Amino acid sequence: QEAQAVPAAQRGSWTSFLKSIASFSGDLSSLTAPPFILSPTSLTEFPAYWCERPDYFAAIADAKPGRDRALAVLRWFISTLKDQYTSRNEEMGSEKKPLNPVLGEVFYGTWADKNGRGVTELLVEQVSHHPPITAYVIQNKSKGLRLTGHNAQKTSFSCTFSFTSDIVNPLIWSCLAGSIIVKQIGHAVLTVTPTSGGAPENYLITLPRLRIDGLWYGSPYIELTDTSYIIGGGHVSTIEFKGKGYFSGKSHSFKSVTTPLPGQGGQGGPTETIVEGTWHENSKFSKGGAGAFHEVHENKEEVAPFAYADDKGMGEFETRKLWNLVAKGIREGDFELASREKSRIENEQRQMRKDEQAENRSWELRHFTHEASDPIYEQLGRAVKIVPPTEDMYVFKENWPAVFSSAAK
Ligand code: HCR
Repeated sequence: QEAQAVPAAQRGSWTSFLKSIASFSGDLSSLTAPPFILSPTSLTEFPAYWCERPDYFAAIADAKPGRDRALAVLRWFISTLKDQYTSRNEEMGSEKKPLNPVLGEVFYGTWADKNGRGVTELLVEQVSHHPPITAYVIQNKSKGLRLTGHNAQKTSFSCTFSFTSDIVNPLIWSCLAGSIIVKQIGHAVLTVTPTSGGAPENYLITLPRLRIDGLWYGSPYIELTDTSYIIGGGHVSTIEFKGKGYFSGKSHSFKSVTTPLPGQGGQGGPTETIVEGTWHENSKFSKGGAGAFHEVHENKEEVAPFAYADDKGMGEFETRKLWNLVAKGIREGDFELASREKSRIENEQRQMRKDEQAENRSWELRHFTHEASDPIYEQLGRAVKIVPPTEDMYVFKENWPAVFSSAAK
């Protein structure tokens, strides 16, 4: 069957791309893909997806500590998934290959105060190029909320169909209709600091696994698989992701079970709260509550980036400034421009690394320092015997640039 969404002129390069990913494991971002599948957006912009429903985020601070707050954190987390994993399909027709950020690339933005929920601010820095690792901090200071985390991906290919019509290379050919499996490496920690005083509370959030299907048709889309945990506030929420045909027969379905953690503050209330539904639409309580749990409402709010044109000291590595001409080329179908500019950026990066080596120095991160282990991950993760038992972390240097009106003060 023809790969329908692939423009006729790019079918050959799409098949070659699929062949290379079918026999490849690791950092997929470094592979060259045909133009029709390129996104004009860099991965440094992706952490903004955590907060496109700022009201759900702010509601965490207003919830009563204990079960209510654990469920508010779960509700916010589930409400971010539609934007994280299906928004490119809605906006660009399918999942696309994001621009691979350069080391030191930054993205700063804000969500304005509305209905007293306070200003929310976002700071992102690309802390590694190979493999790509993105670190971020999102803060609503007036509500005492801060999310910090980092994200990397390890990709592999899973062969789902098997037919042997290619005499030259039957194994690879049979894999072309398979899926890309993306293991997310990294985690996030949400800290709730009561504005009236009192000890801060941490919630560890682990990230789901992704399966990218629809490759053969040139129309990739994401399904979430496996399990995410949210551990904190004396509770653990175990969120199981299943595709079509498991819990509800619908795509993007999930089931979460929230239980108290005795000995860690989780006493009282129903012992188990179960929520079921689809993460991109809505869900309801099936135990420990009644009625609707979450609904992905229409009023999504994209982050307002601090535009580089204002020149607020973000420098050459502000993501939209850096990729401006590449993005223009991709948007306007001028792939010669896109590829020329992309090569220029990559060559400049190679030269910078060479210069650093020659001068015996290394690139210094602007906003984060790298630590080999995260005590919050280790301590909270023990509740579910988390694997791996420890993970590295990027600690924010607390150096909000002056452009952030609220967090910097
Ligand atoms: C896997 C992916 C890059 C990573 C993207 C992540 C995992 C980044 C962190 C965000 O919080 C959530 C997120 C959402 C994206 O869905 C995911 C990307 C999807 C595709 C992309 C691959 C590197 C590119 C695959 C190329 C395909 C589309 C042919």
